[in-house]
Amino acid sequence: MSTRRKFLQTSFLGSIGLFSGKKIMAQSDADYPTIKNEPIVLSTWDFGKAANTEAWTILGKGGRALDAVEAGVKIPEADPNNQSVGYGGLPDRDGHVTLDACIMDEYYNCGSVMGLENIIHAISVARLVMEKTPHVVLIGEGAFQFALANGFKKENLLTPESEKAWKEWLKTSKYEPIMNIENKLHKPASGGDMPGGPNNHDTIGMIAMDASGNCSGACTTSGMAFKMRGRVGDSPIIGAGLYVDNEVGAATSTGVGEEVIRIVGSHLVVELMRQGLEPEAACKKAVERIISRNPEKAKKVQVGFLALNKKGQYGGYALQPGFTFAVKSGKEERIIKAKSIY
Ligand code: SD4
Repeated sequence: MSTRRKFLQTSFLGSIGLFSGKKIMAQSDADYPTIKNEPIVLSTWDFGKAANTEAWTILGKGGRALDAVEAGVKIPEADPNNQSVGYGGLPDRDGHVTLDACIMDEYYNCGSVMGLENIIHAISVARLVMEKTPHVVLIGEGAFQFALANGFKKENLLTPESEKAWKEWLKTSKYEPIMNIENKLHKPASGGDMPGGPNNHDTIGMIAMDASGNCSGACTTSGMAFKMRGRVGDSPIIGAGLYVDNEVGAATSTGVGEEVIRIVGSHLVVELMRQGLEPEAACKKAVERIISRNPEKAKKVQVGFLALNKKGQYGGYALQPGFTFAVKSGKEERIIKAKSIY
């Protein structure tokens, strides 16, 4: 077929999709690319290992990356001991646990929820926003009602431990994000015990490539502990906390979301990979961009990026030491300590 004919055909099909308001989807399994690749999954932080194991139950059998990342991040979402994601997450300063999550597939479809309350699996609600609505983002009460209408159960997400940590925090009420730095944790400048324990400042971002060579990603969090009511971080913002471009690969972030949003971090990492940088180098460049924008602030906060390209190469980089990520493929399963600037 001539290139021109192909072009006309593609643009015609493209415009049907556009005018019918339909999302770009594979027509049938036959349209699904059949490049044989090695599946691989990566997640932020040590607890990503358990999430990867779950994702692998799908990826290892040749399943779709999108299904794998959703299933994977549901593990920390349901874990009451993880105080930074889903059930048991630390609340905002008014005592409400509010969840942020987003998901993106290989066709540039994406869905997100922000400030969702009383629903454990924010990621599954984000996926339904992607698949069942003409929108990309639903927030707060609207997201909650949408979840209920789709069969999700209303649940109290504030565990006694997280409530205790919040009450402890209320004694000083100082909002000072605490960084994960190696085994030492930076205590609040105001002194005292760190509220919320060592996981005060984590989020799960998961990116994967399946046996068909397609990438997807998911990111879910309860956000920064004791944030202002209504505050939204990078995690549910497509391009900031997560970005997938199936021509290039995928990236996700963790850390102080405000710094990531400013540079649209995950999209930046993917674009740097498109320009030819390998994943670790792309993550490093994005971290350097944060420093160049505000060197003084960058010394005091943690941000980590994690990236995967279509060749199955991966890497991470952080501002501060202490950022870890978990990888699982047919060849390896381990937790890696990312390099950092400081
Ligand atoms: C946020 N990026 O809400 C999230 C929190 C996080 O490590 O990842 N902490 O800004």
